[in-house]
Amino acid sequence: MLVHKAAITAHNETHYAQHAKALAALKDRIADPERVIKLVQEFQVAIPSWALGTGGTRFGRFPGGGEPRSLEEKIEDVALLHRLNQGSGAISLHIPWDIPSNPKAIRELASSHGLRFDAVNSNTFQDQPGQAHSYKFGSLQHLNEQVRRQAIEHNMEVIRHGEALGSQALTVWLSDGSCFPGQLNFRKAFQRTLESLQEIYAALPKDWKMFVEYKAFEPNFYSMTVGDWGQSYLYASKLGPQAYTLVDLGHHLPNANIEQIVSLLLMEGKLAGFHFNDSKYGDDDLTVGSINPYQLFLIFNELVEGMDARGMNHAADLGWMIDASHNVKDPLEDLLQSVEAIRLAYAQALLVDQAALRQAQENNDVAAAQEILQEVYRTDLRPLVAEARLRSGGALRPLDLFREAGVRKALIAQRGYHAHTTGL
Ligand code: RM4
Ligand code: MN
Ligand code: MN
Repeated sequence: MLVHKAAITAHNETHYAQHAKALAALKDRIADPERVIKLVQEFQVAIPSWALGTGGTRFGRFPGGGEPRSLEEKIEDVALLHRLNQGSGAISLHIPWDIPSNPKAIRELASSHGLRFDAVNSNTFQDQPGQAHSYKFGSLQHLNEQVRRQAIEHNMEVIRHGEALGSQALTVWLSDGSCFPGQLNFRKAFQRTLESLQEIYAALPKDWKMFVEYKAFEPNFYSMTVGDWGQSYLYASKLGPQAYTLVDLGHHLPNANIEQIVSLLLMEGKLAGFHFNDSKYGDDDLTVGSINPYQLFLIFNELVEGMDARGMNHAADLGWMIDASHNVKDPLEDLLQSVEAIRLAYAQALLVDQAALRQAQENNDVAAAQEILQEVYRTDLRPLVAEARLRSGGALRPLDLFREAGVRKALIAQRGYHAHTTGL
């Protein structure tokens, strides 16, 4: 481990006085800070195994070195994040990018670092070397029965890998769709996809969930067969009680009201959880909270209100995952920033005065409603989130410590500059 516990203690001692002052001032201003600290401590976000290296675009890739070369090294990277922030206690794997050669050993390694496995992801959007049939014209929607069979069997294999690791959900994201008008019969494509999903659903262990992820466009540019939350919801409700709709924040058309989508999916008991990221234009996969932190807060406001209305456990009842790609930042720094942004938005939402908001809504007091939301949003809650980290044994300032400890330099020395991880 590149950052020892002693280094965290020393770091925290340096920053403690300043932190304690900021925390005390904040505690004076807000209701029940202890509750928020405790809930934030419990709130863990899964790190995507495919985002531990440098991402890229179709134009180029500019790696920064020291990327994890194996699943073991990916787990070490997530363990490092978790040690620093005590908020990244899970990892989400993508198959076949991360097939564990020795599942028992991988499971033990993860749990020795306090990590569990969140949803496993299947991949029928790329052709793998030696694969019998191509996914060029889709996978679960394909006209050819043999292609569909191959894709169905791949999903079943992903479930088996997940079972060996203690995962309890399968995320299916399909790139299926069409690039040009007339290419596809929408209804028949939907029906073939549904039938394929039904076979996969039938193979789900009883305590598993299926997450059906939607995306508006890319790589297909005219239609996507699971293109929006309505379509995902249709599949999920036809599939049955173990199927849910997964929201990836970057998968909407511009300006979509994601918080409203979240509220209604929760109302129907059909929200799977999230792939967090941020975007300005499309599926930009940027650091969570880097472009539109207010939207993130509004989403969490609906989440907290909606989960409480259904008596749900905030930390455990939905899947909380990041799905990002880092083109210019150090991937680990980017992920530290993302987890911080998520926990901050969660803390803010916990402090919304729901009773006052309800009253404002009932009185059509629009100005008051805005004041209530922005009162919390504009309060700097970072000391609360830092306190949650501190109490769990993490660092007061994870990103600073990551830099002070020279983690990236050490990773490059260990793994080499040209180490290249699997993923996007
Ligand atoms: C997709 C989608 C999926 C992710 C792949 C790598 O755009 O967001 O969730 O598994 O990218
Ligand atoms: Mn995603
Ligand atoms: Mn995406």
